[in-house]
Amino acid sequence: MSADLQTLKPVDLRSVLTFTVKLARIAGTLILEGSQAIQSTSDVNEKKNSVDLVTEYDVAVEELVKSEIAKAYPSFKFIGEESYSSGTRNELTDDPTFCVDPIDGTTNFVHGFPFACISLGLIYQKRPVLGVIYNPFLDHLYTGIEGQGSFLTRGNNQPLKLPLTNPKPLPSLQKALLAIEWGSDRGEKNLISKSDSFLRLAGDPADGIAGGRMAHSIRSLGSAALNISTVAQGGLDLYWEIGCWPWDVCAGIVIAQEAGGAVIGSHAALAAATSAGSSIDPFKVTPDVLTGRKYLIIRAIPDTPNETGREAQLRIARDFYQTVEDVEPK
Ligand code: LIP
Repeated sequence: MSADLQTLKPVDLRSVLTFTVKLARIAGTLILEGSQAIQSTSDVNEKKNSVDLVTEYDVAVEELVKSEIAKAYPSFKFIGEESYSSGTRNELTDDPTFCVDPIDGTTNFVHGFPFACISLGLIYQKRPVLGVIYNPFLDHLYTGIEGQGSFLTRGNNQPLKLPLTNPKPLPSLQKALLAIEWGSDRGEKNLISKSDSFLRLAGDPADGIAGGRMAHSIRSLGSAALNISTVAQGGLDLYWEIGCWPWDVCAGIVIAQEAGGAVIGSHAALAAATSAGSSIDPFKVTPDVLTGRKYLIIRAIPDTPNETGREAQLRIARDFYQTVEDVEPK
């Protein structure tokens, strides 16, 4: 593929995917080496507070990835978590732009909890079009290209199309396995709002929790990218987070959408798209949704005689947003 391509066609994206998968696997080796080393040192730095962690490996992996991308695709732009943290703020343009979290799940990485990954998304004309998420601890590789499906490759096995099994109907939140995250903002306003939301998601309405949905259970994998991938594969019904960033979700958005998942922004975005007479597509990931730091991802749901899968996803999204509170991320 020409590095100066003005238009990216599906066939070009396949070649970008081949490159990106190779890069993810090289980065994965570095992440594993780092994990061994970090267990025996206390070399962990803090960003905005003592739970917002960064290690020399986050920085090294991002540097490696950035320089390999610059060699292979010199005209592509780059947005990376660690570059952003150290002050490089690239605007979103129509140009092909890699959006990268070198280690998503840094806290897991530091603690040796084997759910950390590299997340490499490609944005083109301001929408995510390609995603690669690689968890080197489990050797799980998730890939997706807009219009070409998404896949999970475990070890050296053949890629499996996502979702892994035919999706089942989702009658209500009560039947759901949900993923949420505490995030790194531990201030009173954010945390009380989040814990009130979690209380209503889990709580028994017949035993004192007003508005409780008593969902089957709640999980936190500690990595936005892996939460989204697990929704795409069908292992979680839904994932919600306020406060993460485009590099946490960009690759996952493509993987989830290609698996029939719905990616929805904030309470306000859903309300605007579903209000009477609205012409907004509630399933479209606009730049505002991509950068909005509020994400709700719902797995594929099949059509039934009573409602389409899309209607079911909207029903679940509406009920979810009636249950949880909106809060502004720091
Ligand atoms: C993390 C996310 C996680 C979220 C954290 C943080 P990092 O990314 O994936 O789900 O709760 O706030 O954003 O910092 O490990 O790359």
